[in-house]
Amino acid sequence: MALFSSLSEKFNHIFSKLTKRGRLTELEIKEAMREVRIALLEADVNYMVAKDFVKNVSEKAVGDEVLKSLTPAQQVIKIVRDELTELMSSNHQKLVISPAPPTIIMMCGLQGAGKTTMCAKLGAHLKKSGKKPLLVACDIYRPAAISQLQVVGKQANVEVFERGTQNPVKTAKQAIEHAKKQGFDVVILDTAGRLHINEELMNELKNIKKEVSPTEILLVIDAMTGQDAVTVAESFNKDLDVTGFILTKLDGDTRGGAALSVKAITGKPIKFTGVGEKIGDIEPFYPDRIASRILGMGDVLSLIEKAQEAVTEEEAKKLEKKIRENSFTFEDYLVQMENMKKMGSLQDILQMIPGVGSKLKNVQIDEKEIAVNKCIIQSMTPEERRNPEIIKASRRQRIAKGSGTSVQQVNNLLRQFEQSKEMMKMFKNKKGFRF
Ligand SMILES: Nc1nc2c(ncn2[C@@H]2O[C@H](COP(=O)(O)OP(=O)(O)OP(=O)(O)O)[C@@H](O)[C@H]2O)c(=O)[nH]1
Ligand SMILES: [Mg+2]
Repeated sequence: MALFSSLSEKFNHIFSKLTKRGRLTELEIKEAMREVRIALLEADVNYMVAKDFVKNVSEKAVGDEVLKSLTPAQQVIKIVRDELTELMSSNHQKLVISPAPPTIIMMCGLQGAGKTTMCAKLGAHLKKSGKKPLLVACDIYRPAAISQLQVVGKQANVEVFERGTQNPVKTAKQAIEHAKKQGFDVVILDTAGRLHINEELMNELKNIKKEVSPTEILLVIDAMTGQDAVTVAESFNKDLDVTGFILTKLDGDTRGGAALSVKAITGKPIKFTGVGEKIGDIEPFYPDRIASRILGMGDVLSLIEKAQEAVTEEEAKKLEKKIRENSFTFEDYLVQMENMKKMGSLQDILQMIPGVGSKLKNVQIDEKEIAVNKCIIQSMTPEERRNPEIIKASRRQRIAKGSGTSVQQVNNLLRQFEQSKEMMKMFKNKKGFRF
């Protein structure tokens, strides 16, 4: 499911109407802004946030610069994008690393929000950047909580510290001592969940906070709960003065209400997002990239970063260049299919390509078909891979035979390849969009 796809689709609709019109009148902009407000409310964005947002955008959009411009729609889209970015941004966006190690991160949140999973994801993420994290089991109430942390810790290849059901404050303190002695530079505390905001458990969190002075207190909230997540965020923040949020299950959230509202309501930033159940499904939160994705401008930066994780930097740059230059051959196609497998689901990746996101809603990507295509490409000669236009009837027959497929399947692949090249050309020519 595409991230924020429903909101993205509505924005796309609103702005494509504007684009068709050429020069805009104040009235047309006002009408578009009314639609933007409705789209935001339907995305479950907080009422006040939506209202202020539209007010800010409108003030900027009905200025002379836009009205007199030759590309007013693009200007309006840019204003919306900047304002969306602003809405989610903070000067404290990045995870704070304590100058005196260990950095102590306390995770908290309601039951099932994704704390335990996120401890492991964050551990793995920090490990990649050269840190040595330690996970600490401070949830002593749910019977399987400790073993769950051990399981995900193992998947993430991060050590877990536990002292059974002894008082979690004591466990946290001992873990910090252990970290100092053993050279762990980040300590991540997995605390107990609560069904509702409950005074007893809240006092426990306050106690841990007082005793260990965490560098970061991160509240884990479930994106799929929309405005409820924002209410939870407000209330935890009031009691604990959290330093930021982690928005999980964004993979299941097509609306984006929590992502768009929480910073505006609480003043605290979202620092990370959870985008799936696997250990690698964590992304630092970059407001500008999210804004671009919402507006269907794709997220080329995240795409490149993902590619860099799976392939060398050089290869990733080549890919980006080829997409931009439209000089993509079947050889690249083959290499990319291998890389994409390492990068995760195709749908996630395609969604980051500008202009593709909102069009993808109903496209089903068939991994089996990809395997077939791979066989076909492997049956091509290097010359054919580079110059598919030379693949005429007799070559098609030979390729089909060599790959154990039919001529029709070969034709399909050739047609698909042509189509994707056409699509890439379209992005290239889409002037006025900058990212
Ligand atoms: N799709 C998806 N599922 C997630 C994500 N994060 C966590 N989950 C799932 O959500 C469920 C609850 O996750 P936990 O990490 O156990 O949540 P918790 O906050 O520790 O729960 P308690 O300890 O019971 O309070 C698990 O099934 C996770 O696999 C995410 O980003 N996307
Ligand atoms: Mg848990």
